[in-house]
Amino acid sequence: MTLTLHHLNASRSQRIVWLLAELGVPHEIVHYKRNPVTNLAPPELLKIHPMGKSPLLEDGDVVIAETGAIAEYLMGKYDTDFHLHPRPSSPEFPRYLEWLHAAEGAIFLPGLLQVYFARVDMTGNPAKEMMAAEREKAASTIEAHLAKYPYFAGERFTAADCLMGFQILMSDAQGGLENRPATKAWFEKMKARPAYQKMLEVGI
Ligand SMILES: N[C@@H](CCC(=O)N[C@@H](CS)C(=O)NCC(=O)O)C(=O)O
Repeated sequence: MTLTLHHLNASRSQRIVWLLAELGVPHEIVHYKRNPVTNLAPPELLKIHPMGKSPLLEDGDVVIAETGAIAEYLMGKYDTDFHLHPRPSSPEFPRYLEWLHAAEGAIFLPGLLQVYFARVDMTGNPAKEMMAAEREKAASTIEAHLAKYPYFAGERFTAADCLMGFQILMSDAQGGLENRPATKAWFEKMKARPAYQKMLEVGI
């Protein structure tokens, strides 16, 4: 049975590219390119899932969308020795789940809105300040957490680090890690991981 990741360039699907490399299971990656004008995914993805978005994972007859669901699926089915996720009985399990889903939830939303509104003139719009305040709150929540724990779930690397990686990579690209030493230190650790480097080779 072949695991196939349908990967869109410059997208949050890179988290699953990284996670699959950490997992070390045989898989193939099918690449798709965004439309240069609309930035949307090509229609080929619609043939695999009605939302036509990436990441999409195929595992035999199974097609699964949504980053958090894909990560939980991969962990439940393939990380059977709990190398990349804590056991449900572990005290780290709730924190692991929280960050795994924060990566597409409230912590991620302010950064996502910034991308969506990048082409809109927001001068004088009160939403601009509100969004900036939410981005600041998310970044300082991450910074405070990583000042306390070496990894998102706690004392060891897990799939939650892969999922949070996209947001932090985006933030770093915009200079957002200046004055955030704990987040920066976490990011340096991630960049040194062979699987992270493999993700960069695949092409984000
Ligand atoms: N909540 C979904 C979001 C999926 C999503 O919006 N993916 C973007 C890539 S960052 C996409 O495919 N955009 C292209 C499009 O909407 O056509 C997830 O976590 O997988």
